[in-house]
Amino acid sequence: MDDVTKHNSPQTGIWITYGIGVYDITSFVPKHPGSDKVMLAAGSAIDPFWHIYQQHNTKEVLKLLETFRIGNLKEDDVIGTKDLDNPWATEPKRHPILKAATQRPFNAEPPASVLVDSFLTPNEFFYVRNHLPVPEVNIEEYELEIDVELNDKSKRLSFEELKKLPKHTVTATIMCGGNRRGEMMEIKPIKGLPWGPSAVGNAEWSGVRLVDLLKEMGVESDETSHVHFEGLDTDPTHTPYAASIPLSKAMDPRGDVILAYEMNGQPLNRDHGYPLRAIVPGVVGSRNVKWLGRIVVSKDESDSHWQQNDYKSFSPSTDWDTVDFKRAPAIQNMPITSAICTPANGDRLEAKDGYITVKGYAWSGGGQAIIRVDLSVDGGNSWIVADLDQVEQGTGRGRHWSWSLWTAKIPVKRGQKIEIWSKAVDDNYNAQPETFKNIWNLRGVVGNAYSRVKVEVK
Ligand SMILES: Nc1nc2c(c(=O)[nH]1)N[C@H]1C(S)=C(S)[C@@H](COP(=O)(O)O)O[C@H]1N2
Ligand SMILES: [Mo]
Repeated sequence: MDDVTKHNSPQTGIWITYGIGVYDITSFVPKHPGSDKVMLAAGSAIDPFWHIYQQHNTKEVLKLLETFRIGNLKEDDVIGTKDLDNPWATEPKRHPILKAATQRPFNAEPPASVLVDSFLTPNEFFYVRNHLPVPEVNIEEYELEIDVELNDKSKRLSFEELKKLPKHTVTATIMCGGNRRGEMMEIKPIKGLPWGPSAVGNAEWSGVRLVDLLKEMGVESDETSHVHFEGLDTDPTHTPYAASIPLSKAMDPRGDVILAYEMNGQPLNRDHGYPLRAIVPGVVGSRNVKWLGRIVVSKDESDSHWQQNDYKSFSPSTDWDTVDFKRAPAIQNMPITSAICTPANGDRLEAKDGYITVKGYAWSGGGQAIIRVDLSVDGGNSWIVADLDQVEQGTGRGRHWSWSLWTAKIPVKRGQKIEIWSKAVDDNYNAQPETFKNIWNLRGVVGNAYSRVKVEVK
């Protein structure tokens, strides 16, 4: 340091550093609403804290701070966020309702009962699936790069330019390929996050239609090419998270693929991909790339780990010694599934007029509509048809991108112990498989067997 002594006693006051500046904030602290956060940085750099608590990093605060400047750091002493070797220092704050399977990277789902409270899942309650630290994006410097290898055209768009393009809204469910893996793991262990049934949510997404952007760049659809999405989140070797979808899906105006900057009418929050993410309706969550930095139109599929060596399913008898990831296609459209969200497994509940109420969701990938959800409490000997809470209109045939929430009343007797099963059917008349045993796979993906919940009637 040049002219500041490195200590922080009451005599000399409270000082912090920000960038190269050194500030005596003794008289600033009592006036500042977030001073508890500021005090965390006392005697050190405020930079990392202001990246977490971004509400403090405003022009006004910075201007005020400037009036307390008492000196400058030597270049070597600057603790900017770039110099932090902790990539987790800038993770956003999360709602405590999200039950975290892992903190770093952050992976969490809400309690299932939250899902059936509303057709659109509130942003703060929407599951989060991150493979890497959440990237820090400066919106002024942000650019989306589009490279079309098929015709050698490239383009860069600022966030402002993107927002000037025609805005489209699509309501779509996103589901992790590993949703319900926890149930599959009960059959045989699996390497992977033990997701419950809530690695899924439904939201209204707004942004730019991908087909519009690509057409502008002279792209024509074909049956064999691919569109890669690269995130701004990178691993320690600077490789970004990436995945691809077939070009034919991207170019289909009825495919409704958008680059979204809004979720349920709000700007995307950091966990869900601020400032821009791909929304690929009907397709597994992993292709809905967040923090979108680059799009590539290529003859080849993405060679990313997540496209090639993950999010694929195999025979139950395939193990890590025999698996050949090249032999299975990357998951795109998701299969049909449903889950009972209330009551929860193990609940003891009161019957009302001889009935209990059961609620859940049902969804099928690829734009298929849910036409029916059947429930059984006697091992499949008899079935009760649930009421669909909303007949999901979608945007046309084969464009049913949202889930259907459902409700059923089940007659029960006092003291009865039952196992409730749910089985959904889509408009292709595809139904869920009966057991996880028969669909077990070593990655624990597309786990769509009947949902089963054991309860006792008080
Ligand atoms: N850039 C980037 N995009 C990503 C991921 C990621 O780790 N990085 N995770 C994917 C996976 S596996 C899923 S299931 C969804 C989760 O989206 P959400 O966190 O908004 O619910 O984002 C996908 N997009
Ligand atoms: Mo996922």
